[in-house]
Amino acid sequence: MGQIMYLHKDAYAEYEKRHNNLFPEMRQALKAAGAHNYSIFLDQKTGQLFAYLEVDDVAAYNAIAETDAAKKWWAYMEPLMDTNPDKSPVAVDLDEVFHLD
Ligand code: RM4
Repeated sequence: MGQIMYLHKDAYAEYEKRHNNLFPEMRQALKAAGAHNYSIFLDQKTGQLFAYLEVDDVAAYNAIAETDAAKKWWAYMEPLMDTNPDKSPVAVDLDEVFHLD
């Protein structure tokens, strides 16, 4: 999966710091939801984040939204990012247009 998210411009350092200290239960929830090889890249100019992650099953992954771990993490990250009313980050799903094995 590829996604764009939106980071506030004064929050770059804090965002990276918080991810270096990802809540263990969020790490566990991501793994349990079948996510792996997950990277997030920052465009320093615009604050846009590009997330790349591999998931076993998209529906199973999306169920992470129902976990207490994700709700807690999103509430913690909400001040730093553009978010939806449920505090999940605004995330635009991208379509894959090229792949090289
Ligand atoms: C991001 C955002 C995503 C989450 C990652 C770990 O800031 O909250 O939803 O999957 O952190």
